[in-house]
Amino acid sequence: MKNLNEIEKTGRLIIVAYRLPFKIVREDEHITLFQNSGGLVSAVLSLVGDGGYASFYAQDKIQWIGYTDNNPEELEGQALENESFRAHPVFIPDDINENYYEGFCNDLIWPLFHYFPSLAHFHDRYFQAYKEANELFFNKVAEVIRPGDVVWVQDYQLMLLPGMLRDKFPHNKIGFFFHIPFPSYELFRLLPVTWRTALIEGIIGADVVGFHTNDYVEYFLKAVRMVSGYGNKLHYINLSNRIVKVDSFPISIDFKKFDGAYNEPEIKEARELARDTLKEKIIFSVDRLDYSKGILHRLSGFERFLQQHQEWHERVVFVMVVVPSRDSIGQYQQMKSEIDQTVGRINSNYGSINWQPILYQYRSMSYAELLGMYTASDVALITPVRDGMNLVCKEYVASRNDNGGVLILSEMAGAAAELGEAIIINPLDNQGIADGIIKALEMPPEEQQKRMEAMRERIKEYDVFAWTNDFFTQMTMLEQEHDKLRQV
Ligand code: GDG
Repeated sequence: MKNLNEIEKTGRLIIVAYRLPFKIVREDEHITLFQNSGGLVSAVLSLVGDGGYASFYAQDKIQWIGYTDNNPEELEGQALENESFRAHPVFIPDDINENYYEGFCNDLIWPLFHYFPSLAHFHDRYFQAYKEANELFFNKVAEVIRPGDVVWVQDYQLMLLPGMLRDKFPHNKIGFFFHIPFPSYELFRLLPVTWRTALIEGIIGADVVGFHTNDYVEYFLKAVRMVSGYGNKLHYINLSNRIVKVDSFPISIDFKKFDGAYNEPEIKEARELARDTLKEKIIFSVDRLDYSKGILHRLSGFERFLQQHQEWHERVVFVMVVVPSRDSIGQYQQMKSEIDQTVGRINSNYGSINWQPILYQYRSMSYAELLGMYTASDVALITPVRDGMNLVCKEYVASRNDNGGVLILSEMAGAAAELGEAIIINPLDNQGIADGIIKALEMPPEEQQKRMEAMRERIKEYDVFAWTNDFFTQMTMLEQEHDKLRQV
């Protein structure tokens, strides 16, 4: 295997994602950039100055191509960059964006790939807009790209882009990472033939295609065989003129940051405030408002627990934070009002003058509040009915520098493949959730510690730096693997 010194560095790293890494605000003549704190931005930032294969590509500023809702005029002539990123905005007309992002992406692919086919809507105008929007991203890449640049395309909003890039720029390295579940073929085949073919052919324009788990890799390879007829040898798809590597790269978090937060004064204060205010044992959950998160099933599981365990009444509180999302859409409004009603019913049935079983908040939390709750709670109850990975559970574990706390985790989250020491439950099974809660509340501290230590060790080992490096090592080594495969 070549080492870094033997590889000629020829280009820059170009990230293409639906969103830019910062929000751009223009006031009078001034532009201010507010960097997002999301998982992808932290992951990409981990490339900078890390010293491995990944940072090798990030020696210059990272070029980031993404959509912005600013007007083109207000950004004209402005330098859109900070110390890490130079942004290249893509402007998508509202009518296209509505059918592309709200439509194809979030009204079709999101529900279908999270196993809610009945919520998926299939409209020709959606697919048409998806193609047009992917072309707008392509045009921007074409303006920016130079020979030797590596392009890393992100997620389900851009499945056609790697194929478009491969046709026009056959010599640039292209990676593609998929952040949501890739579904079993029985769901994928619900897409019209022309659409599914275009999506598969688009994705395999990349040299390396990454998913969170081996299951998603297997489902994808089956879709490639069924749709396009290309066979695979283990994780390699053999095309007539090149090879595509498909592999699992479970995304992770900055372990050190979350681990270190435990002793930061602001977090300590938030933790103490939570502990002093809430005298009971604390069960905590936080998710975006979405049907994939299993919020209503979670409430039913908690209700079952309350029915069956009178002895825990007034001794436990469930702090459930739901972060507002997409709540201008009817389906989400309806889910929100069902959640409101269910919480109201449970609290009125089981609460007393001194006790509310559920402390429900519909808002987002500051970082300090979030970490305060992660580190104060006795149990994290994370029960998505489907989730590509789920970073909240990894953050909970990493923040438990005290080795305390118990994680209850859905088997349907990608993270369950790595966090076997959690109490693993089926998110649709109320009794399973109720049993999981009682097991967590009664778990002896030594067992909590043993499980937590094992999970923490694993996340520490494979943190977000390892994730990006793993992906870029595969990108870098692919040519050598091509040679090896040709000899087989
Ligand atoms: C996609 C996939 C996959 C949430 N509420 C607050 C808050 N958060 C932060 C958490 C965590 C992130 O948002 C949510 O994590 P997800 O894993 O759900 O990430 P998404 O980007 O939404 O989802 C998912 C992920 O991509 C990565 O590949 O895991 O399966 O759907 O970091 O901490 N942060 C603050 N306040 C909140 O109220 N400060």
